Amino acid sequence: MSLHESAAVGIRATIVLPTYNEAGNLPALVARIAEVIPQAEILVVDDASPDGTASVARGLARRYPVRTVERSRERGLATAVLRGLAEASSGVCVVMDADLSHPPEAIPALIEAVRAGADIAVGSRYAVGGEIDAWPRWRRWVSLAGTLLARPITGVRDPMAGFFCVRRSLLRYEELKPRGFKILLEILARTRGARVVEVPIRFADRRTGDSKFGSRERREFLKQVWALYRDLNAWPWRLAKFLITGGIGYAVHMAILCALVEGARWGRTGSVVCAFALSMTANYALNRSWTFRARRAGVARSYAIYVLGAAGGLLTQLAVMHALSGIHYVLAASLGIAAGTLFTVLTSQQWAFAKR
Ligand SMILES: Nc1nc2c(ncn2[C@@H]2O[C@H](COP(=O)(O)OP(=O)(O)OP(=O)(O)O)[C@@H](O)[C@H]2O)c(=O)[nH]1
Ligand SMILES: [Mg+2]
Repeated sequence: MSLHESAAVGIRATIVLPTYNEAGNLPALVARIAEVIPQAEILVVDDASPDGTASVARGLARRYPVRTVERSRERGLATAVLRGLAEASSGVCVVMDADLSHPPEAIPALIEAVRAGADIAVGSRYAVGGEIDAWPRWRRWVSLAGTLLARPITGVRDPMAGFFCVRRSLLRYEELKPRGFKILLEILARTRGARVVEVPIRFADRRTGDSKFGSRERREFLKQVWALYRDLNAWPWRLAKFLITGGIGYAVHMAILCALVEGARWGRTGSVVCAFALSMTANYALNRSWTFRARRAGVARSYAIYVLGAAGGLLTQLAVMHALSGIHYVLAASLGIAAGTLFTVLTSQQWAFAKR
């Protein structure tokens, strides 16, 4: 059975097309969509494009099931997509770019995947069998870098895709913080646990019209990734907090040490042991509540494991320094500290503060 004959052709769906200056691409795209899935509603969301995209869309409505939403005051791809999803008349929606980058012929496969039980089906360039047509090497690298930055947020291979099918009931609009271009990433991040499948597609570069993905959008993407790291407590943010906590621990240790040696006139050994115990306990409390958000972890157990992890970290550090005794001691010590920190982070995360 070919894709065109598949059951997806018979079901109601809305195809959301965000547009900004796509007058040259829209007629060909709408014709191709209507050929593949004739009964689908095609919803164009245009932000007052100066090239008259909206009037082109209204003209197409005479021949095709096209509806146009015009936004006069708002701009932005992510919010345009959400507006389209909110206004769609079907429970299953496909979102795609209007520049002919995404093949309409893949729409039935995406809808089929959602019909078969997925919450989201991604038209994926990076799934096995996916392809990108004629991108220069630098664009591949930029795309790869973005995808790697998104890795701590989602395991989906192509979370930056603009081509996806979503079951509308999955969306909680008040939880989404749309910004910039990458609305799929936002949806994936806020609906963890959703069933996601990736359908390989062949991505073609736009032939006419200009790209709107510029330096502003790149900056927005970086801000979005950072906000998601923080909201989801993803590992780069956890690691940053662990290191900050370590720095605070160092300051606490030194303050107590000085107070005991200078103020209370304690001996050095007793002062170091006391400063170490107190600063480690302060770090434990901070890591439990802030770094790992593990306020529910039992105190006695998690504290004991944390102390063991810290001791293991120290031993790891010494072992690495010993093993690297041939290189300069500062470098050996730095690598040792890195390995010891990693050991402590991992035992804290996997064991002391593990979410059960
Ligand atoms: N409604 C609306 N659509 C937008 C806006 N910005 C971009 N789009 C549309 O979103 C889709 C993707 O934009 P593109 O400029 O193709 O961005 P891109 O695919 O990341 O970049 P290229 O690969 O260079 O084309 C296209 O259909 C655009 O017309 C916007 O501010 N509002
Ligand atoms: Mg494009």
